[in-house]
Amino acid sequence: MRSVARRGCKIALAALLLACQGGIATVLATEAVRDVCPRPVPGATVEDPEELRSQNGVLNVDLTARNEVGQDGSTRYCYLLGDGSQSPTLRLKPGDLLVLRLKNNLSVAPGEPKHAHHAQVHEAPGTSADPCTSAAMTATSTNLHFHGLTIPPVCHQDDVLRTSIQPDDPPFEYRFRIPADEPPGLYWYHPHIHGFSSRQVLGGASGALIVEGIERANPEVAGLPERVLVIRDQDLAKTDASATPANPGMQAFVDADGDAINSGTGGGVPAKDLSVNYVPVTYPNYQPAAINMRPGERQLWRVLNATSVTYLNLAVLVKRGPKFRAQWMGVVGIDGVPLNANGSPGHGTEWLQNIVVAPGARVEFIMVGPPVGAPAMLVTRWVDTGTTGENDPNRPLVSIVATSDAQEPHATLHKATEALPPPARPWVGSVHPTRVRKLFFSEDAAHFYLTLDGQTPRAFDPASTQPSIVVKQGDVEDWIIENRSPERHAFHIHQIHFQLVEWLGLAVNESFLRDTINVPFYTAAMKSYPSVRIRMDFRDPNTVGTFVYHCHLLDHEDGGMMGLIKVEPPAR
Ligand SMILES: [Cu+2]
Repeated sequence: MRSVARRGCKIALAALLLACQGGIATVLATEAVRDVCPRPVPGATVEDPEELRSQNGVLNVDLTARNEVGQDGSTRYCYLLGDGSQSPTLRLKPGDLLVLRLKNNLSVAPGEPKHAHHAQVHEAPGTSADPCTSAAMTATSTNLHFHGLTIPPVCHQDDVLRTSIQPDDPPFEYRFRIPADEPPGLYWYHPHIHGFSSRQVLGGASGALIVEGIERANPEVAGLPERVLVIRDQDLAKTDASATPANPGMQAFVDADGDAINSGTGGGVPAKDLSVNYVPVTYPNYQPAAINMRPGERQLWRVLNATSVTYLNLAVLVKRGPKFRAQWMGVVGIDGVPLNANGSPGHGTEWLQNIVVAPGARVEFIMVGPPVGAPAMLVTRWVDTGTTGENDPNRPLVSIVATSDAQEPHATLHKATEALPPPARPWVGSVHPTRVRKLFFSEDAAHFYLTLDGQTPRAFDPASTQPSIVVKQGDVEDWIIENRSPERHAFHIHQIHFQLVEWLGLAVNESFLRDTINVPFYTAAMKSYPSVRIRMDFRDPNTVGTFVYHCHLLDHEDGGMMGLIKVEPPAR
């Protein structure tokens, strides 16, 4: 039996058993067990993560990375604050300084190999004591990537190639300023240790980072209460549940990673269980987490797909009459960027009935409270990930109940709306690209590749410092990303955002930016490989340096589906 308090250190008491045998009372077990990364029970109310706000332009944070095997057998990771709360939301304004000290207190969980099976572990000879140059990547190494931020790819800011913090190291300091022109929205932090990113993120190592001021880009959200929903995945709690009668004929076929393969039905055994702000939503019953809100009330919901490998296809369903119907969601931001920012010609709000959110991606939308008495749910609908892709079936996430006295979320957006300054550069969609490159995803039985067209697929080598692509800062390029494999991949690049120009060869010219994009899977019936064409914006001086692009299905990334890019200063 575990009880989870809302905040602070949580103590779980093992059952106190008094057995009466032959008239002699025996205390069998009296044991206090401290849960390092405690988790709410299924069906619990979704609580906001702890929120830390910058003050006078600075946010100081001390986090400790921890892991454990919970009493339910799950492998868990978390970032602890001094008061025992986990994985806080960091809130800063453009121009603010973040000073984040990360102490690595990871240990190898029992039964877990020190080296992941995919990993090409690189332990530098005579391992350097300097976390900036260590590059030692083992199961207990860790570091942070600030996903989506346009900060420099250097140590103490956003380098993931060499930076590696070991359990014996003192707290490691990340120190950087949110760029003054950072679009306001939802970003996030997570470990990026090659070979071990999947294990750590899957266990729950992730948190949200919000750049404040979205109401300055879109006055429609000014004054709205806001919620942060972090969707994580985890290994199935009940792997033997495939035989349950509720899921007839849905036998789990398992891929090389031990995940259930896409069933092609929208049902069946999911590859992973999900959680919402750590409230588990587990197969096969999918008892949803709970949120109360006021009927008709508008809130800004900021949803982060912090899963390691699970696609989300979010929809809000409300029961009207005998049927559940999809409710409109007012999308205002994708991947941290307001839809109408950066000189975009687009609208600030797009009303949609569902939205696919790839692993790593974010969506921020206006959620309207359902009527009193109308059952409502935030769900994820089936995503067809391809024949060898993971099974991401239909399932509920959150049950939404409207009551007139529902408690408001902690955070509320500013009412005053001083418009964002005009963009420093023209809308990227109006810039003619300097050159076009083609890359392709492919995979074989044991490896995953992301290769420049014309080259031989090779798994990413963390020891190599040779970039596959060299770009000049100031340039805008078009990249065509092809998928030559039978499963979906999610292309992501650090440091920059891009515009989706073509989808499967058709012009779409999206009027907003992304940092992660789905690339549909290939089937033998197709005449050509599916592809996307994206306009890559290297104009920001902060992009100078060497960093990575990769598939954000993290076991693919760990398995080698990653490449190195160097952005050089412009020739003068
Ligand atoms: Cu992939």
